[in-house]
Amino acid sequence: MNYGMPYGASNFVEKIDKTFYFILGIDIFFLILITVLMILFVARYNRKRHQNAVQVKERTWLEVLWITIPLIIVLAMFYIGWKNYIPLRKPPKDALVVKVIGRMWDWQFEYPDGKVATTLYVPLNKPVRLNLYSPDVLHGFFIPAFRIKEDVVPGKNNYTWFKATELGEYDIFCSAYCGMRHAYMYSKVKVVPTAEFDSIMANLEVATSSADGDAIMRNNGCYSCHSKDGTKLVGPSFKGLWGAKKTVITSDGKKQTIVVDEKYIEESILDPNAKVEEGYMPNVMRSYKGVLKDEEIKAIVEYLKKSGDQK
Ligand code: HEC
Ligand SMILES: [Cu+2]
Repeated sequence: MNYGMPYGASNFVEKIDKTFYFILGIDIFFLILITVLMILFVARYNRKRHQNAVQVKERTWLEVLWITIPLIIVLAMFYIGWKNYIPLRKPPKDALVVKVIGRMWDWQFEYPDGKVATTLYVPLNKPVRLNLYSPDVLHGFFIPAFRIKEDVVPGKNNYTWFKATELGEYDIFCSAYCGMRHAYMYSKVKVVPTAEFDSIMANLEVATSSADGDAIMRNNGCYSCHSKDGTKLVGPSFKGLWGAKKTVITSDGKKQTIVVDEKYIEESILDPNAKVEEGYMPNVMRSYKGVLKDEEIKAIVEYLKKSGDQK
């Protein structure tokens, strides 16, 4: 059933829509009841008609009534909400597992054999488990047509799942709007027949090798704060970084002049607050300790060194 909600195409549509309309129905009932009573009481008990306030004696039956009825209503809302929420947290064991990386500012999908895409392809009528991962800030993975929305939290292994029940193309959004560019994290989920899914998988490229520093930085959102062309963003530009002389403030507040080398770059990635370039804020860049592997940091250093040599 569709109930007039946005188009639905997953196993959760009926459960979520029922819950939503149950609660919305109660809301509308009380909105009307309270508004009508308010207007009625203003007309009936205004000062012109009732000059003197009267003490109203307690009425036990009325008090029992207005405690019991709302109690039953909120418990009913809790019950239907909880009952329909639990399946959302229980992906079947045989589900296809896709790793979802939400980062500034796009989505990336990694399939079991290392294939990557920026569009989420899924086979029809097959449960898909999405392991949600963020290398930078909080994101919200949201597919309205499937009625799933889950937080993507750095440092936490969150997940969600669904079974697509209709072929087609549906929107994927980021539901975190703390900062302007989450709205640009727009992608598509494409539900295709199983045979087509297999041929799409066969034609996808395998994830970029960890030897490419440029790709690693792109994939980890470094370029949302660091430009390559000299533009000053939130952080210093990488242009001409290698071998540059910089004035930095150490964590104990001392000024120091350094030359950018392998050690400085490594430290800047693992412990950004240890030395902060003058004119920039500490605590803006997070530590990538545990996020980037040693060889990835090496590849970044190599890339920055190479692009520094070229100038
Ligand atoms: C949220 C914004 C942000 C992100 C994302 C970010 N950085 Fe930074 N970065 C900064 C800021 C601000 C500074 C300057 C202050 C400091 O050193 O902490 C900085 C400093 C640096 C420096 C030292 C540069 C200099 O001129 O002193 C390096 C190297 C660096 N970042 C590398 C990286 C790499 C590699 C990544 C991705 C893995 C990354 N940053 C992601 C904001 C960011
Ligand atoms: Cu986001």
